[in-house]
Amino acid sequence: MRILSKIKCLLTGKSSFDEIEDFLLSNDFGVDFTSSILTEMKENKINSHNLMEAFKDKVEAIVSAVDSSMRINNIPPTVYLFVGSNGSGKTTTIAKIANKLKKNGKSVLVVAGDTFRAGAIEQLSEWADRIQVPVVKQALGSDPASVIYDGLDSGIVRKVDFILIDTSGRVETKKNLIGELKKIYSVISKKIERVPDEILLVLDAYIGQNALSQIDIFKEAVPITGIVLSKFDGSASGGIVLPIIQQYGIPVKLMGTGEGIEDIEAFSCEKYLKKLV
Ligand SMILES: Nc1nc2c(ncn2[C@@H]2O[C@H](COP(=O)(O)OP(=O)(O)OP(=O)(O)O)[C@@H](O)[C@H]2O)c(=O)[nH]1
Ligand SMILES: [Mg+2]
Repeated sequence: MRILSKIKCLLTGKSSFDEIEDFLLSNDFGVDFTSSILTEMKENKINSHNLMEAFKDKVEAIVSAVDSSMRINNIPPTVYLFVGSNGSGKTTTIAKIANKLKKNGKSVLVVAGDTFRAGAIEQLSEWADRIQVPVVKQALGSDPASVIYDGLDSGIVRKVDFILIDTSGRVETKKNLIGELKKIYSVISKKIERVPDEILLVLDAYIGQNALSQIDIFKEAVPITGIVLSKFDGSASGGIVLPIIQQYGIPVKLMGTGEGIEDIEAFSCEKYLKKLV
C-alpha cells in the first residue's frame, strides 16, 4: 500500500479534507496522528510539496519515543515469552527468531507451551528439527506452566543463550486464557528470579484496529514489552503501529515479512517508512 502517494493524489486532486481523514483512519493511523496531519494541512503547513518530509518527521517522532531493540539479559539464558491470539503467527515467529539467533552463533531452546491446540506441539517440533534446535515438550493437554518449567530447567542445565516459549492462543474462554498466562508468567519469574526478558505479543498486521483490543486483553494477563507485527508482507497498511505506540507506549520490535524461515526483520523507522511510501 503506497500510503503517501495516495494522500498526495488526494491532496493534488482537490479531495476534501474529510476524504483524506477517512483514508488515514481507514488505514488504521489512529485519531491522534490523523488529526495532527489534518490540522497542519488545513493550516497549509503540510501541502503536496512537503507531504513526504512532514509525514516522515511525524512518524519518526512517534516511533523514536520508544525503544524497539530486543532486550538481552547479561547472564544467559535470555527468556522470551510469546503470546497472541490463535493464528497470529507465534509459532512461526519463534522458528524465525530461533533460526536467526542460531545463525548468529547463539544456542537456543524452544518450549512447546501450547499444549491446547492439536498439532501445535508437532508444528513447533518440526520447525525445531529443521533448524536443529532442541525442543522441550509434553503431551497434548498437559499443564503449559509445567512444560515451561521443564523447558527453563532444561535450558539452564544446557546453558543455552536463549529460551523461546510458545503459548496457546486458543483457550476456551478469555478468563481461562488470562488465568493461564498469569500462571505462566509467575512460574517463569520464580524460576529465573526476574521477569521474562521480553513478553512479545504477536499481532497479525491485517487485523488493523482490532490490534488495540487484543492488546487490552493480553495486557490484563501479562506486561507486554513489545509487539511482533506478523504478516506485514501483504497489503496490510501497517498504520496501526502508530496508535499502538501512541496509546500504549509499547514498541513494535519485529516485523514478519513472509511465511519463510528468513522472513523476519527488526523493526526500524526507516524500514517502516519504506513500507508506507
Ligand atoms: N505471509 C505471512 N504469513 C505468516 C507470517 N507469520 C506467520 N504466518 C502464517 O500464519 C499462519 C499461522 O501462523 P502460526 O505461527 O501457526 O500462528 P500461531 O499464532 O502459532 O497460531 P496458533 O498456534 O493456532 O495459536 C501460518 O500459515 C504461517 O505460515 C508472516 O509474517 N507472513
Ligand atoms: Mg502456534
